[in-house]
Amino acid sequence: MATLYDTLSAKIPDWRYEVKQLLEEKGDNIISQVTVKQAYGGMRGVKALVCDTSSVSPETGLIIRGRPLLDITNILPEEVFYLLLTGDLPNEEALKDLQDQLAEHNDVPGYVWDVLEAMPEDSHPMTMFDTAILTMERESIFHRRYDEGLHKQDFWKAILEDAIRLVAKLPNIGAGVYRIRFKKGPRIEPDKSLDWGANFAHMLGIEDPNGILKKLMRLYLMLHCDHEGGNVSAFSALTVASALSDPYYAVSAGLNGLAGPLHGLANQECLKFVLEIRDHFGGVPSNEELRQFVWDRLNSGRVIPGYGHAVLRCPDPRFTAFIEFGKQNIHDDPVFTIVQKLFDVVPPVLKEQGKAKNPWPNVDAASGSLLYHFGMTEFSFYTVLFSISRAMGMVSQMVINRALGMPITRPKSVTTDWIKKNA
Ligand code: HAX
Repeated sequence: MATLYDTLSAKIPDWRYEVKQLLEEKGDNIISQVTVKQAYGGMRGVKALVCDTSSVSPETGLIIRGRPLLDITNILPEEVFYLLLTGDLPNEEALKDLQDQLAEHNDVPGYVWDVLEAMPEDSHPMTMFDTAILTMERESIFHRRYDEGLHKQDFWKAILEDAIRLVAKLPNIGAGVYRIRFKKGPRIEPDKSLDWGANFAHMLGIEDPNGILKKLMRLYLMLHCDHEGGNVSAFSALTVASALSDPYYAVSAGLNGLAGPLHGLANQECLKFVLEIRDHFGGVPSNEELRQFVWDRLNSGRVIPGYGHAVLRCPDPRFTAFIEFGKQNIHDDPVFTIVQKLFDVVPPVLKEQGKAKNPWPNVDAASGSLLYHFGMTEFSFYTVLFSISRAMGMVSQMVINRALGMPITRPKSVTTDWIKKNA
């Protein structure tokens, strides 16, 4: 049977050879240059990172190992995890093997719950989630084996073990944070017979008589899995991991970046914005009322959450996938209707204002309205869902980077004086 480990063991020597050849043949060729504007502009567009798990095309959005996202929205999060790591979709046996491993490791150490229970009641769910991951650092197999003298060639194997164990626990931790933080009653144990996404829905304890929440969680956890290597959370996680800090340190660090309102926290901000609209108008406003509301927000110097993107220049396919899910599963929900109306109203307004380079919705514009409809109304929790999924991309990139022997990240910074003299 071609397990995840076997598949990677077979592929990694070829990947190493390919990169070695590339460096020998083209090592000094130029692939990018940096302008002063880019140095002061968040390095936007500078091609100085390699990421093989996925790429983001301005016109198509997320492409996972060569597959446009909208072609694979039917697959399970576990399948996308395998795809990110290996470049292939698992066959039935390999999928079962990965699911078994995730089920085997989904129990969370008791001390994690003690720490979470002891945190202040008003802690943000992201603070709790990231703390839980960091608290588990002592479990790291990579850390232990490194101390025992692990050979560099085998780093990826220990990182993979950490990756699977960590990813296995995240739905349990996420659901635990939800139940502790929002006083939902005792935690719910994982059901080892359920798949990774459905198990998360089960542990949340939200009523799901028709299984639609389970379907939504599978989709949600699949869609948010990765977004190439340069976004704040991936870049932060990979930089930390490049110092050979183990995945517990690195994922926690990356997710602290996802907790920013311009990044993953935008899904919380976005639903807040939509509810504000609903409450302001006492229901669904007309397009003209909405247009004025959007202008008023822009004129008060605030961004429209869920719109714009650093790389994309099209409606985000993850947004499209959520809208499709909503159309199939929600009828006449005012919050979802406002989200759909915003899609008609916001892009022309942003175009007219002329500042945002991308006037289209991103992933965060629609997801919250679905979660809200299906009973998860505590929107400060939404970025935790994003995190559970995005950790798969982070750890996949870490496995590959260690397999390829990527060195510690260390770009050069310069002073403003240096730029004045040299640019
Ligand atoms: N509303 C109002 N103004 C916006 C805007 C929006 N949605 N998006 C961009 N702009 C503005 C920027 O603030 C910037 O203004 P200044 O020149 O006054 O600073 C100008 O347009 C140019 O920005 P840009 O080059 O188009 O966008 P950036 O690459 O700098 O930033 C952001 C990309 C996603 C951060 C930005 O579009 C934004 O703030 N959007 C709203 C928040 C959001 O939805 N974030 C989630 C993004 C997806 C994600 O990472 N999820 O995790």
